Amino acid sequence: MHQSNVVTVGIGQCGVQSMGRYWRTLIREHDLSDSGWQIVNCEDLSAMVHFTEHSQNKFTPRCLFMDLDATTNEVIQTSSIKDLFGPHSFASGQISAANCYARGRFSTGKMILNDASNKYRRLVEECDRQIGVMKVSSLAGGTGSGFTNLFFSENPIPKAIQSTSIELAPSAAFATSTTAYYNTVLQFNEGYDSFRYHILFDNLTLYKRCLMEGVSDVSYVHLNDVLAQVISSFTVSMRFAGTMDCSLEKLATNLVPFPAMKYILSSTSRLGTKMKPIDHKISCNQMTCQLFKKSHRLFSERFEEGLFFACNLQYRGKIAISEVHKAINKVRKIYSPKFTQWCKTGFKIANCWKPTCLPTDSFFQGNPGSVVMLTNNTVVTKSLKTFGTLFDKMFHERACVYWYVSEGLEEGEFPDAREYLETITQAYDQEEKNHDKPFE
Ligand SMILES: Nc1nc2c(ncn2[C@@H]2O[C@H](COP(=O)(O)OP(=O)(O)OP(=O)(O)O)[C@@H](O)[C@H]2O)c(=O)[nH]1
Ligand SMILES: [Mg+2]
Repeated sequence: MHQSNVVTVGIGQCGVQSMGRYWRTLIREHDLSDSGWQIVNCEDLSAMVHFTEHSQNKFTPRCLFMDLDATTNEVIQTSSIKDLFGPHSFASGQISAANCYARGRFSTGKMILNDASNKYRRLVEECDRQIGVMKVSSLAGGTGSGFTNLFFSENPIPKAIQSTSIELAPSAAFATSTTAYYNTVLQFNEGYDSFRYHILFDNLTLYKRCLMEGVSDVSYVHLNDVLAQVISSFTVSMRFAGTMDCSLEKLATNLVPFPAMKYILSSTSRLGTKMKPIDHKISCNQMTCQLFKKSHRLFSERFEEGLFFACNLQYRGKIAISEVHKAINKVRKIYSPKFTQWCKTGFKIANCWKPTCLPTDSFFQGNPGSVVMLTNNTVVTKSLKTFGTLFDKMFHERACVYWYVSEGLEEGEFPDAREYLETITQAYDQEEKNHDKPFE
């Protein structure tokens, strides 16, 4: 039997570091040692979605870490999981894109393009039956924005293959550069067609989430462990057999009703930390209700202020379907989520027996039962409008524009990119307006 395969790429510091935590999570879930040896000898094919079995019982992640600044990759290459990866898993440059989209897209990015493309094609060729590409990066970084667009313009993902982009959006209170909003808006514009859907997170919300879970000195490792939990939850159904599965294709069909409205938000039930564990058996009702609480979402905007197109609920652990339906009825009563007039069913449900596993050194503890929600909600436009306003303020003064122009970007691309952002925002706004009209 051929198992479906997914190729995963991490781009720039954020992409590489968060993918590093994801692979640490996956080796726990698939009972592999730090160097990829199978600990429990079994016929289980679940690991083949993300790993290649290069020699008997030795599994190598089907992944590529790309960064224009070599230091991020070097941290993984010298860490305790260094032997998990092969030499073809890394493409590193000499100098970063210095927070400038144009450097990643037109100048320094080109220095690693050939090497990265060759390694990527090799991964694709090794697949038995490739069904997806999953990419993680920040929108704010020069590499995460500019190099991502360069790379996928050279290596477009065929339409038959599901393309998922996981993106760290900038949040002003957590910004590490002044050009974050230029990079984000430019990335959206040129990369609009590269991925079927984009799952958005922001660090400020992830940070608040870590505090709520009882983490005191929050670091990127903590934020990345939260990300890794969510990513592993929406890939778990593809990896382990379950009564109600959900593949990347099903996610796309259910969550993206129109091609332009493809920005997905998420929330999760409590993760539990070693400092603040979940000390009782959490019921399906409780965990489902948590998804709709402000403190449990993983993107800044409040879902209840927008209109839901659809919600995908991925449960993990032993959960009865009757319990899930009861829980959803309860959510409808308590939180009254507003759905579009043309889709009243709203919820896509998946369940997989495999509970959450965490890296051995993680601060989080996990829980036998958990649920992650991915949702398409018009409230995303609030953030898109903020990106636009902050972009406009800088561009009005032409601040920093010369850096972009000197690296090869035409100044006209700034207003073009801004216009594209406006188009997405208007599409979502139109749906909200339609909702207020009587339905024929
Ligand atoms: N969650 C999370 N965010 C990160 C991490 N590293 C960086 N960031 C965020 O990502 C944004 C900056 O992007 P980076 O990924 O550092 O930039 P890059 O893609 O390497 O691009 P350049 O360094 O400009 O070439 C900032 O908002 C950071 O807070 C990480 O490991 N986890
Ligand atoms: Mg960097």
